[in-house]
Amino acid sequence: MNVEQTLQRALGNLSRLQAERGSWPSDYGGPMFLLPMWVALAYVSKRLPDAQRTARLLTYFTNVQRPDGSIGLHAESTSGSMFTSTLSYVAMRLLGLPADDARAVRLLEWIHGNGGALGAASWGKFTLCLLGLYDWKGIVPLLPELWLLPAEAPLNPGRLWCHARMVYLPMAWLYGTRSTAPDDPLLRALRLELYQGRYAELNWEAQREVVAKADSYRPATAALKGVNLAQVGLEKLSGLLRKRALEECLKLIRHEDAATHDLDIGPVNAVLNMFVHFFRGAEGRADFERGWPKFDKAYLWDGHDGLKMQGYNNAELWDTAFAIQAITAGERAGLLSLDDTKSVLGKAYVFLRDNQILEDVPEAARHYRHPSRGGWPFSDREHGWPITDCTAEGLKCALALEGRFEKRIPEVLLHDAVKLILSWQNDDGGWATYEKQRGGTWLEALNPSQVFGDIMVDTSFVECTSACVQALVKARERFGSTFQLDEPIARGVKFIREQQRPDGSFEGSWAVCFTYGTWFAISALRAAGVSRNDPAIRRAVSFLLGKQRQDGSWSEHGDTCRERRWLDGHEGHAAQTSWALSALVRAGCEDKAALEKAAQWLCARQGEDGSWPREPMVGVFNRTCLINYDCYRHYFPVWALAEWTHVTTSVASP
Ligand code: LAN
Repeated sequence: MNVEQTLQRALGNLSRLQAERGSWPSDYGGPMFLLPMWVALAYVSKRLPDAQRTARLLTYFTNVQRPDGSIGLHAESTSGSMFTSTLSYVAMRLLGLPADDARAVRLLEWIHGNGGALGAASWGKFTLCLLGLYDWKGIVPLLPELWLLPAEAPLNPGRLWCHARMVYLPMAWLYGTRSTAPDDPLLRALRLELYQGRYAELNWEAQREVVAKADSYRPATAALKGVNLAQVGLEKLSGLLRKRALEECLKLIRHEDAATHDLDIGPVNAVLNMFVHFFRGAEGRADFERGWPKFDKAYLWDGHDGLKMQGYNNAELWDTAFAIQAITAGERAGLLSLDDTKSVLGKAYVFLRDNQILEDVPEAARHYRHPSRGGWPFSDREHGWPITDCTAEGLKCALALEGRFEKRIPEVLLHDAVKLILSWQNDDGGWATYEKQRGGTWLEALNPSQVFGDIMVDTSFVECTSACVQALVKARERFGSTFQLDEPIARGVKFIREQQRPDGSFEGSWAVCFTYGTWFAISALRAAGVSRNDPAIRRAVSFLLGKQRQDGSWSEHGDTCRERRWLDGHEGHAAQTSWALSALVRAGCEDKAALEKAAQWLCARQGEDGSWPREPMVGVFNRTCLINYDCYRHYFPVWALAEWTHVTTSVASP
């Protein structure tokens, strides 16, 4: 095994993949409910793609179709979903696939064999309503009037996790106006196919809470049933306030468009906001025309398996921050020279610098927005929503590279990043994703999505907390007593300790799963000065060692997240092995043989060109949906191997 050669080759690969602007653009597909929503919009607005792109889109659906004919919630699902099967069926037909095409036949057979399209999860029914393929009477009302509630009201939507809030906002407008595409022969044919001729005689009110077994990850609680009933009652009284409520929704929608340069926080509200503008007719035309081409460029990705829709406009800041840290770890280990890395890191630094957010959005509080200045986003400045851990990783990189390149990031902006991180800390000591926690966790009982877990409130997470603690530790080294950081760090450490599970592991929420969470937890605890002999560290180490495979690797199956227990993957996984190896090294693990075996496995796994092979998706959100972080395999092995080399060639820390 030659680690130095492995790192040299990996650096060559990273430099080939780096874009001119300094970042690493990559495939961020995976979720299967996104593309059909965009196809529906393209159909309704008469902007279906040309023949070549249509073929690429159909290739993607074909590649993702499961052996039983269904389409899963994400591209590697181990079971079918009524939500995504129904929407994908409709999308494929709207793209011109004939009903008697074998793929369509198998998909429709699965739909009928598993309870039928009436059981599609709520977001599926909603999308069908826009196409006139489901009756608005058959969904639980989404009251726009909720947006008129005073800010202090517990049910004010401003308290929701920003992603849920921004999806339910255009949904409320579209529901409130009952916006529906005009009927045509293809839509009539689809109604026949989906409901086997029963459409006209269905009792729609009775379908509101019907959900297929396949889509019932979060079945309605008694509380949700109560709220749904209340909404049905309130909908009947809505007349007086409706106009004002719709105006308020539209105002917020347009503010979001403007603040994100029409990218919107995510793919779902990007499509739904355009639906809103389309249905506004002449008044919304300009908004629609700006959004449409923007969306195409930002969210569609032609990948190895076809043309797909990404889960975010891109993942570039996040990837750049990790690539920087991996490469600088290689330098510290003496495996990469400053000459080797100069060009790659120089470009990456420019990307980092040019994508820090410099301003708060206009009238932030009025639009439920936290301050933004000094933060880093997940993708780029144009998108504009700063995130806790992206800001933390960005700050870590800015400090690590400070002074090495021309045009450095001004110190006031580094201060702003620190202040922003501090402003986000929750009362429980942890950090959530985008905002300080705003709603009680009891709101989770009202999650109406059925297929996603934990979408209602932004609560503290191990990963976000770890990144913020690590960044604050670095900020303390750099800025001394300019900030009072001891207490925030200590509270973060306490939060992380409280998350440890009886088996010693930490559960991750944004990647699969226990290797990821445990890597973050150990990293923060050790960075904050917790001893390697601390029982929390010892227990985490034995958890990880207990999961190492015969061949030296680690592998957790994607279903681990939805089941919330360890499930073995099929084959060693480079990203997961890297997290485990790095975690063990940082923890000061003394089992040198285990570490060596992991390092050997990683080196052997590398290809001639310096890349690691494509592997099962490891990104995840809301427990159930996997998403592809295609660059993880390119830099995490570098980082872990560098750290391992570093400790094997120097004296261990206390
Ligand atoms: C992301 C992408 C980035 C990710 C990290 C920064 C990596 C994480 O540490 C915190 C959570 C966050 C910000 C995250 C949350 C959920 C997102 C936004 C996504 C996985 C990208 C797509 C996903 C979004 C919710 C998809 C749309 C689906 C809905 C249920 C609204």
